[in-house]
Amino acid sequence: MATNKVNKVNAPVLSDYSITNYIAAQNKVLSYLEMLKSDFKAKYDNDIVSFFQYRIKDNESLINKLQKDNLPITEEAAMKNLNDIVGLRIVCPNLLYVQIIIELLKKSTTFKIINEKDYISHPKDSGYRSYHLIVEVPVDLVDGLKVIRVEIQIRTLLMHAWSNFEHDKCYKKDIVDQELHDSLKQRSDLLFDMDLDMMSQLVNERKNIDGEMTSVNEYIHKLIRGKSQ
Ligand code: 0O2
Repeated sequence: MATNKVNKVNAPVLSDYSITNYIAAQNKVLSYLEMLKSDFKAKYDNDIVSFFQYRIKDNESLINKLQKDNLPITEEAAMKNLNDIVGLRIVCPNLLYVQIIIELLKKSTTFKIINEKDYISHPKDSGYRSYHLIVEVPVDLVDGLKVIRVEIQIRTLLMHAWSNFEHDKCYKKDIVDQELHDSLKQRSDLLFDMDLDMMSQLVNERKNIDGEMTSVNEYIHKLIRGKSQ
């Protein structure tokens, strides 16, 4: 039987040692994110993050991705070409906090951003919305400094719920149910309207407190600089 799917008993693409290095990079980013979350909470008494998710890409997904990109199934090809062997997701309660987190990540000295995809302002054809960053994380290892790429996805709770459902029902499916696809796309826009409404509400609440506040960006910058110190 001809199949493109990978046999689950395939030899591991990554050595145990490489996986340990990827876990080290994952932990470094995660501990930075945890620190940001608790610092924000301490300063503003608000949860900027609802939850984090993270994973090291499993062997089957690694092989599928290498095959999809017409690359050899080798550790070298995976390490050189795949940016999402380590993937972390930041799910925020609302769009305002998504924007604040992105601003904070852009200022981070823990890693260097090398690629940015704004699927929030420019959603995918499916209706998928999230903000994606590829970052380079320096990790101090016994043999010296190694720079490891990590993918970070940032989204709201509503985007996350939509994405999980769409991932399950449509994403990577060989046969597309056009009606479901169209309806999901429409609902992604409706959910985004709700995210925008909630953000305006939050900003207006602040406006009443702050008086002269003129734009969301200004609010975010005030907030990040710690106006209420
Ligand atoms: P999985 O199963 O989630 O791990 P690249 O990674 O750059 O080679 P691409 O497609 O250019 O490939 O990257 P992109 O667009 O930044 O997407 C990377 C990840 O975003 C995907 O990982 C998904 O997690 C998510 N994603 C992208 N498009 C969609 C979509 O239409 N629907 C849903 N639900 N998620 C999406 P993987 O490895 O493709 O899949």
